[in-house]
Amino acid sequence: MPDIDHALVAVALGANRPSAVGSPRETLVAVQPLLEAELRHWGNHDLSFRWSALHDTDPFGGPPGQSRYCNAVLLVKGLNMPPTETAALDLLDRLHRLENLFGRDRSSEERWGPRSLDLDFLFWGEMRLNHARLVLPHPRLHLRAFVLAPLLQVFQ
Ligand code: A4P
Ligand code: MG
Repeated sequence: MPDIDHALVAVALGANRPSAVGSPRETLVAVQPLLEAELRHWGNHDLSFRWSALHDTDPFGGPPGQSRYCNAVLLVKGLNMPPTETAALDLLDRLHRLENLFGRDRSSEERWGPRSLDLDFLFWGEMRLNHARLVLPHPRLHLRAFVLAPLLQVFQ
């Protein structure tokens, strides 16, 4: 695995409920170019991207009887700005706006319950942040096979 440096950002994607564009898998495919465009606006236009495969996974935690998830990870390379709290929160807001675009409604959700799109900010280089709205690295990153398996793929 190459060194983690401040030019690297990773985002995890997950869905297990249909959105307006279709199944969780179709949602993840549809959001890919939008997420890349959002990241280029947030960072610099010459970013490069490595996508994992789409993984069909069994639900982990949450209410019983949930549908299976589709999960993926995006690794963003070539970021030319230093990590700051303001920029990290800006990216979180952009991720939340994309979730909303695909029908995510946090107000009516149970913890770890079904969702049409979940975008988790996994890390920004070695930045450590403990903000009320954003913890980096994502505090459960190391506990989730549905994150670790696709993350391993983008580093291969
Ligand atoms: N927040 C703090 N730090 C972060 C961060 N690094 N990235 C805050 C994103 N958000 C962060 O998140 C709740 C609040 O956490 C946000 O308002 C944000 O300000 P959320 O996305 O609304 O809730 P969540 O996704 O239910 O919580 P969390 O802790 O991200 O859970 P996970 O780990 O995403 O678990 N099973 C399978 N197979 N696949 C899945 O994708 N996902 C979950 C949710 C459970 N089981 C799953 C899957
Ligand atoms: Mg989440």
